[in-house]
Amino acid sequence: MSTLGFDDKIVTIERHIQEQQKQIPHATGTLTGLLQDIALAGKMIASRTTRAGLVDIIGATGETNVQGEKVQKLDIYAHETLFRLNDHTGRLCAMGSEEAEELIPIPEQFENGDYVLLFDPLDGSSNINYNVSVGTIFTIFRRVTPSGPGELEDALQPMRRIVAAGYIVYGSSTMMVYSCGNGVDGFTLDPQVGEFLLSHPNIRLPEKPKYWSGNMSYYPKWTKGVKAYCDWLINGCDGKHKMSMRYIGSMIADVHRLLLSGGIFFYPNETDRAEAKLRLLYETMPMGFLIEQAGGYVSTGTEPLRNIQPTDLHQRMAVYMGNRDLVEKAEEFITEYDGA
Ligand code: AHM
Ligand code: MG
Repeated sequence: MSTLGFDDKIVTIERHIQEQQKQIPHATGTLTGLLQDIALAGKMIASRTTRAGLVDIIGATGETNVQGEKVQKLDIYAHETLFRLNDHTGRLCAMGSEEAEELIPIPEQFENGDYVLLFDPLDGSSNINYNVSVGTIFTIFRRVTPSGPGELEDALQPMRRIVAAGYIVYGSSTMMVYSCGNGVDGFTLDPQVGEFLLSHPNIRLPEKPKYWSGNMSYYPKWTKGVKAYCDWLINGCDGKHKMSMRYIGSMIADVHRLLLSGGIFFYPNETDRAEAKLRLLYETMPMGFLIEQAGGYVSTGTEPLRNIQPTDLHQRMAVYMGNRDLVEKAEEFITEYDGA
């Protein structure tokens, strides 16, 4: 052990991103800069969320967002931080945010670039008042249109086309977890020095799953197949797995736990709602990308999520993500009982 008390070398997120990009032939450094700015946005948002109980910034603004939900002041701060750090860099041709109805153009005075950035600025924000972990989720696509301002088709791309995605979770510690398509790495913020340091290299879903996670209060509204699947989980998965149940109600925290503990997270369709709650582009695709990069599998309940072509920025869809055998079992029950 060194005199500093560390066995291994200390790797900052900046260095890690740079090293990773060096392995990509013809990389221009654009993605490197973009990821570094997202990490910076994470630090700025973290500094606010950790002060949320101290200053008068918690509580709703009184406005509702495009989904008809109450907007928290921190949602707006997080949205604006991400926008203002990224609007003038020449790296992006458009942005999309869970807090904005339409695709957000790059202001005319700035150049358009090769990438599109989509984000949920503060997922789980209804939990802020209860001191529960919340977080920022992001997705990066390479544009498909040739040049000029980005268009909707640049943002409406399937999960398999994600160039990079990740999240920053503001919990008892702040962590940034991301993937550029070659595994998942996690970094913990050292608040004293203001740096994200590599703490969880090459995250893989444990083969022995620990927790299943779904909002059981909706059980009466689930289809026969989902109910049967849930009963199967409760009854010990035919003796195959010994899992416990956990549900935070903040997707970012539930999926963060899933990545480290193994198991399944699901948010099904309900019989009295046309669509499930979670947003494809802002929530389930980026988190699903990480789960697959960590060795898991993600499904809509009837087909792989990676096959879905989004048709709307705010589209919502059922999701089942986690260890492959558990997700495939959900598909089996849904096919058998719901005739999907
Ligand atoms: P939000 O983006 O408005 O915070 O809503 C999404 C959140 C997810 O983080 C979480 O998984 C889900 O809503 C919880 O919903 P429910 O309370 O219906 O279980
Ligand atoms: Mg959200």
